[in-house]
Amino acid sequence: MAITKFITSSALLIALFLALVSLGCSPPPMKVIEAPVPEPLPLVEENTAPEMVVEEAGVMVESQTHTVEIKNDGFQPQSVTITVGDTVSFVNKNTVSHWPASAVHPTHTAYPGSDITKCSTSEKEMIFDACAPLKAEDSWSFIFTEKGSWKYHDHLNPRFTGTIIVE
Ligand SMILES: [Cu+2]
Repeated sequence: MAITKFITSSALLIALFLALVSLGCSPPPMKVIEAPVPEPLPLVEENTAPEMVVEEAGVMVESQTHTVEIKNDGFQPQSVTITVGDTVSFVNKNTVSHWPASAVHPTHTAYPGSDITKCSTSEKEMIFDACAPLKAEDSWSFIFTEKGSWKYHDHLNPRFTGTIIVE
C-alpha cells in the first residue's frame, strides 16, 4: 500500500514538473499551480502599447513647423534656424509658380540624399526638393533630419536663394 501511494504521488509530481517545464515557468511549483495558463497574453499587450505611446509623444512634443514665404522678391525670411526634426513649410505667396529645392541648381544634391533625378521615384518624399512647381497659395513641407547649413533655391528662378540652418 505504502509503495503504491509513493508511486502515485511521485507520478503526480513528475507530471506536474513536466507540465511546468513545458510551460517554461521557473518559479516554485506551489505558486505556479495557482497561476492559470493564459496569463502571458495580457503581458504581451502591455509591452507593446507603451512603446507606441512613447514614440508618438516624442514626435509630437519636440518638432516645430517654421514657415518660409515665397514672394515676388524671393524667400522670406532668407535664413531660418531650426532644430533637427523640425518641419519647414514653404508657402507660395506670389502669383507665379515657385519650386523650392536643395542647392545646387540644377542637380539639387547638396542636402544628403537629395537629387533631382529622384523626383520621378518613390524616394521623392524623402528629399529636400518640392519636385514640382508650387502654384499661388500652394505649400510644400519638408522635415530636416540632417544637421548643417543647407542652401536652397527656386528651381524655376535660381537667383532666389535661402538657407536652412539645422542645429
Ligand atoms: Cu534647381
